[in-house]
Amino acid sequence: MSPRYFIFAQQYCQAFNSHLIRIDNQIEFHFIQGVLNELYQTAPKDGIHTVSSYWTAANDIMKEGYWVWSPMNVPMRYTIWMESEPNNYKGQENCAEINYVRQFKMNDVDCELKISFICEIYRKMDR
Ligand SMILES: [Ca+2]
Ligand SMILES: [Ca+2]
Repeated sequence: MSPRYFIFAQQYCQAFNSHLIRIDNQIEFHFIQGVLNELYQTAPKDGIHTVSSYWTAANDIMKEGYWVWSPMNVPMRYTIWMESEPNNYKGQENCAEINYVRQFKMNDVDCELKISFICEIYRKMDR
């Protein structure tokens, strides 16, 4: 689970019939929060492994301010943005990460950022 660019991350997941994590409701958010908190607490603090930031499938690459979940571009309904996010900083933030610093709430960042990612597998297709 090494850091990769958003697009690479997305393709990597797709190669395994999965997709980047998508957070559809509070139950799912709390679950992911719990897992990542534990991972953060137990990971070696060696300064090499970034275990605080992860890509989600959310992006507004197609249209600025219109947030969707890749790869099907399903509009985001449930949102858990950090305070004052998404801010599209420097007009270059079109992909969303979740970050330990703010309890794994979402923040838009540059899609070229090298951060970690998690692949999620669909159990059923409910869009
Ligand atoms: Ca944007
Ligand atoms: Ca931002």
